[in-house]
Amino acid sequence: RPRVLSGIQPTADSFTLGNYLGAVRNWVAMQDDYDAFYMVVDLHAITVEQDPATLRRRTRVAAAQLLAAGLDPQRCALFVQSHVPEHAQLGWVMSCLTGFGEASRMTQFKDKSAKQGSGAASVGLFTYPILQVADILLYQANYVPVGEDQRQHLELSRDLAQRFNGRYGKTFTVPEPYIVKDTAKIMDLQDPGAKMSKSAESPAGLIELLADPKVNAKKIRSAVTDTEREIRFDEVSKPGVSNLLRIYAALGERSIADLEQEYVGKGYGDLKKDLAELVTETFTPFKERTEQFLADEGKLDAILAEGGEKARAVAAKTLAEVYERIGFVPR
Ligand code: AQP
Repeated sequence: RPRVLSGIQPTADSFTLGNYLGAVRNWVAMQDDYDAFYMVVDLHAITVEQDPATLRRRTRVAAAQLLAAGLDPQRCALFVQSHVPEHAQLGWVMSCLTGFGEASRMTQFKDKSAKQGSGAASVGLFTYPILQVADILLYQANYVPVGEDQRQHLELSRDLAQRFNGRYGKTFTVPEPYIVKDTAKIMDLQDPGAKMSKSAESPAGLIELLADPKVNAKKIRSAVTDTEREIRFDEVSKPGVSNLLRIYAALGERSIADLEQEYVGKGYGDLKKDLAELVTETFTPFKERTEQFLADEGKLDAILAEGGEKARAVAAKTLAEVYERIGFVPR
């Protein structure tokens, strides 16, 4: 079976609908046909300052949401990045293989460091994509299911895999992105020009999966649209309505054309009301399942420990091969 690897950051108290549709839902769908490794990337989270107790809580909340979404520890390896020390170790090797200019071209760093204010961004935030390269290459992943925002980092993984293979002999599988076009970029409901992001400055445009369903319904009802009346998919002139249609189609497993047909002659209010109901229906049981997983912390930690063992078995093998190829004396 081909292998997949992906990760999500524990940087908020809830995943967003963007994380769910762009990534997590695909992870669940892939666990039977692929040899799947999924992790909560706490090493990545500390690239911006985190409160220790909050980070620990959010790491467990992230794992619980992944289980609630349908990841089955019997069918995939679910683990925490810091439990597998090989990530940081291979990250160093990859840093030494990356050009400074090459790293400087990563647009996510530009976006995220701008948010931190001038000079405040950490070196870790700058080298984050290189750690991500290590995450992927350690598992010899064939595919990496992510949203569109991660495409550039995936390119870096491919470049570095090829560079290493060229210099030291074939060691790494060159990974391919696995991006589901229809849900690759879910936009903020208040600012449909920006992606929905779990640590956005204002939560007004975010659908947080664990929020009170009434709050989410209200946010959908106040989503920014346009001054026309027609419910039609057109991302250029109607980005707000198009985003709602995308979300509706993805969650309802229907085509956008079908929805356009259904809403002929109806208003934005109708679309929003129906979408709000669908979101409530989908995520009320999700929230309950997440709470159940969180209620038994011992069991949750045991699942993660077991996933970490499975992951380490693979990661240690790759790292040993890398160390040997670059000329380190064996221990
Ligand atoms: N709006 C989105 N649409 C589709 N996919 C998305 N993803 C994130 N936002 C959207 C995908 O979710 C996965 C996990 O993301 P992450 O935790 O690594 O962080 P991120 O990409 O930086 O996502 P956020 O929500 O914006 O987090 P913060 O605010 O912490 O930076 C990835 O596969 C991502 O593509």
